Amino acid sequence: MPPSSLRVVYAFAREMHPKTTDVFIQYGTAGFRTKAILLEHVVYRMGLLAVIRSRVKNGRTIGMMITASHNLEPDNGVKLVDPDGEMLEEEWEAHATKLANVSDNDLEATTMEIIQEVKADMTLKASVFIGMDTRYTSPRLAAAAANGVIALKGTPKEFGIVTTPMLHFFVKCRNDNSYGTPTEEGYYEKIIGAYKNMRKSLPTKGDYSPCLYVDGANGVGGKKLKNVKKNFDEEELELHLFNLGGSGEKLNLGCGADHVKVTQTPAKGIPSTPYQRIASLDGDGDRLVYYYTDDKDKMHLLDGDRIATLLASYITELLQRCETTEVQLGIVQTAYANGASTKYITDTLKIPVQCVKTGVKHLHSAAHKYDIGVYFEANGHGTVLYSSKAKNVISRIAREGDPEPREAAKLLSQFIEMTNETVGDAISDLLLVETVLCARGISALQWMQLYTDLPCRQLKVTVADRNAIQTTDAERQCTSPEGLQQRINELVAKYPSGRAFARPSGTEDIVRVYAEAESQLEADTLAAEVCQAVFDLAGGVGARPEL
Ligand code: G16
Repeated sequence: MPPSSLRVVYAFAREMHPKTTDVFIQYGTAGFRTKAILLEHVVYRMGLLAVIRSRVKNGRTIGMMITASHNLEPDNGVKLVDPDGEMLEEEWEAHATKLANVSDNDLEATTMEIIQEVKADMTLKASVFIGMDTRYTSPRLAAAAANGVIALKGTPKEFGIVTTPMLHFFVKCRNDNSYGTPTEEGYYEKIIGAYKNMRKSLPTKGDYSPCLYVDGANGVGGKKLKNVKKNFDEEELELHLFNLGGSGEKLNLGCGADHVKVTQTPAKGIPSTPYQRIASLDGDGDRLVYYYTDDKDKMHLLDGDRIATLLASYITELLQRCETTEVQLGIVQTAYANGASTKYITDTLKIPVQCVKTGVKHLHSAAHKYDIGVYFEANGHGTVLYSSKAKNVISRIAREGDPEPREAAKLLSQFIEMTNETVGDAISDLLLVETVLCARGISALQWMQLYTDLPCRQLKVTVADRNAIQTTDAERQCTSPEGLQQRINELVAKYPSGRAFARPSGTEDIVRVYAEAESQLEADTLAAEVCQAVFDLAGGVGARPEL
């Protein structure tokens, strides 16, 4: 494509999506995320980049999701999805950041520079799938995304309001039709079909009850569960849906997976029934945590670590029943994983476990290294990846094995079918969890009794520049500012079983602090002390955190 045809890139920008702010924006943990009013030019430009990416990938479809996931309503964001349904390749994040920050006058030249650098053949077709969450700012941003695609003569396809993992699924299916059909119906058919098939072999037993309350975070996930619910009779899964939005309640406010996990308090808007299992989704349906309150109204959280250990132990059991040693399973966590979960994985489950940096992209690529990789962040973001080798071994046993192993392999095949392998998916994960609880015949209380978490606390600190904090060792150690790690070490040393770290968030303009210790009071105090250290040494702004 000669440079003259890029003029439309500038024309669209100037006339429809001008850059009206000089605030620097960076492609972070999960794409660009900030106040929605600062994003229109960014999303338009990501439409351009998605077309270039599609052409570099020989015309395969790229995804664009308009969402700020767990963030509150005034924020929004955009993330790009690669052809296999995975997060954008990390090397391209620099192109994204560069393109998002140049002036309108430099946009045409910078677009050309990127095209040349990545050697995109601009004569090829380009296809971009666009989805959005329920935020009122999302339609406008989705339109900007489509304009970016059109400006470079790509073909946008808009899916309207869908969960983030649905969009990832559609992209994967469009590029690999053996995975499924790239429509919402295709998604339900695959995932719900597998659940129903599995439940035919796994009738309700023991202390498992198919009655489940769900907190939809007033976002898209809850809405989509209304469609899911229609497919089940009460014996298969009795869903009671709350926080579905639409009555003036705010997205993620006082509810949703992030609220439940971080504040360790129940979601509002849900009747309190002692020991009732409650599943809490986040705003775009890619995270899931469970909890229940006991007869003294104390909340008990079953987070991403619990989900990882539950799924991994069930898959391990099925592999044993398949009588195969050809398939190795591993778990991937981040520094936020509760120390007790890591100990349980190593000492009781005897499964290899690895710790990587926060961000699904890091967990996903680490999980690919195992035949079956189970990855979950403690915040409930995760899935299971099955290699072709694992799938081949399991389907061979399902076809040719002896009766016992054949039965186990058939169950495992359905479990694989139920998994959205592209990214963490609250709906798919919910069905996986319910399947395992049912297969084991256990209640939420019994699930909780598998191991005891160390008390922990997660807090936020506001600093002038969150990038003043640099980390290493999967974010468990600070390398800058000078003296901060030494101070954290001194604080941690005061508490038996204490552990703490600080890292800059990639989705909010803050520093996150995590601490765990033997008692809740100690974990709370340690977290507050580390917040003070961050505030003092890394340029805190506003009021100094209190102990
Ligand atoms: C996103 C990422 C997650 C990450 C979370 C918080 O989740 O996909 O991997 O754990 O942000 O990231 P940070 O601590 O860097 O702010 P979501 O559900 O908001 O898309």
